[in-house]
Formats: sequence, C-alpha cells, structure tokens
Amino acid sequence: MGRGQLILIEGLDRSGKSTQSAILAEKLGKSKLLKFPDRSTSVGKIINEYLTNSSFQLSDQTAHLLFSANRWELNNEIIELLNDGYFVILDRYIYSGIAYSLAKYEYSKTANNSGVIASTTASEQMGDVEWLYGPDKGLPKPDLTLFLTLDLVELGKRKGWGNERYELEEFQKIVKSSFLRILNHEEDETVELVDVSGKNIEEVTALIWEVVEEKKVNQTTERQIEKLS
Ligand code: FDM
Ligand code: MG
Repeated sequence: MGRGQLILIEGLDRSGKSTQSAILAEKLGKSKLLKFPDRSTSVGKIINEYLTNSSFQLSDQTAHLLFSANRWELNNEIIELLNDGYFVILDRYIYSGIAYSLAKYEYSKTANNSGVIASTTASEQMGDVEWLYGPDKGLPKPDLTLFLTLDLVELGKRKGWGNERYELEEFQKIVKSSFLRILNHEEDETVELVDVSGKNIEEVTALIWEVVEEKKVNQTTERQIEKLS
C-alpha cells in the first residue's frame, strides 16, 4: 500500500475554502483535515491572540515566522498520516504564509494603514519573497494545490467580513494580487487556479473534483513525499 496524498486548498477569505476542504476530506474517505493557522497549539495560541486582538503587537517579521513555526509544529504529524495511507487536506498553508506577508508590505505603503494590519514603515524582509519563503523550506510539498479565486466584483459582494486583523476588503484585494504573483501556477503542474465567482457550493465541489481526478490525487501513490526547497 502506498502513501496518501497531500492536497492543499488555498484561497481568499470568504472564497469557500473551509467548506470545500471539509467536503473534499469527506469524499476522499480515509482522510484528515488540517487547518492553518492551527490555533490550538502553543504557537497557535499566540497567533490567535494576534489575529483577534488588535492591540496585541508583533512585528511583521515575528508574525511571519510564527505562522511558519505553526506549520513546523504539525510537520511530523502530516508525514506520519501520509505514510499511514491518509489523505491529508490542508485548509491554508505556505502560500497563505507568503501572500499575506507580501500583501502587508504593499499595504504598509498605503495611506490608509493605521498600523493594525501591517507596520507603518514597510520592512524590507516583507517585500523579499526569498526571505518569506525561507522558513518553510523542508516542509512537505503538497501533491496538489488548488487556489480558489474570486473576481474583484464578487470579492466586494461577499459581505460578512469578521473583525479579525486582515479582514478588510481593501487589504484582501492586495492579498489576491500577492497570491497570483507567488503561486507559480503556470510552471508548477501541482498548482491550479479555480475561479469560484458566481458558482454555488455544488458547482465548486464539482470543479475541484474534476482537477483531483485529473491529477490522480484521489489514489494512493508510491512517490516519495516531496519537500519544499
Ligand atoms: N494567515 C494564515 C497568514 O497571514 N499567514 C499564514 O501563514 C496563514 C496560514 O491568517 F487572514 C492569515 C490568513 C487569515 C488569517 O486564517 C486567519 P483563517 O483561515 O481565517 O483562520
Ligand atoms: Mg478568515
């Protein structure tokens, strides 16, 4: 028996990511759904405080490194699950890590930034994709990444933003362009964009399943787990 596959669902806030990850896990049977940030771990608790309490301060670099550290907390568990034949579905992972930090760099330079979303002086590291990527090197690379994207009109229509840090429409637009800049979907065959604009839950599930079958990530594999390099 081969190993299970690692499938990542990335996307903008309110793109239906969490709903679709849960449906996919269900459809794959022997599977485990993991969500990042995982707010239950020791590092996750600090991240949760940062996201929910706007007066809790961390420098942009510190926040970035904590999100990566939170992934490292689950590194062994992910590898063990895959080797035990489980399909592991991730709701956010490394691309969120890079895209949100890069977006903070851009947002730092806008007049509207009050210092809550990003520091008011842009830090050089946050604009440096190599630096941002560094701490995630060595983590398991997903066998398939699906990025759920929304056009900007739809993004504006999906009201119901919460009160967490980053949940601001204007910032989300910058996050979208950061994702598109770093995903490398044209060269990397393991990365696919799924435009969910104007689609209902069932339609998005069908689109995702089409890609999953085409990429054969619904079957166990003999391939080794790849590491991000
Ligand atoms: N987020 C998430 C980051 O900024 N970096 C990361 O590495 C990850 C995994 O945390 F705004 C952001 C994305 C989002 C916030 O995520 C909380 P959820 O999915 O809304 O819980
Ligand atoms: Mg959110």
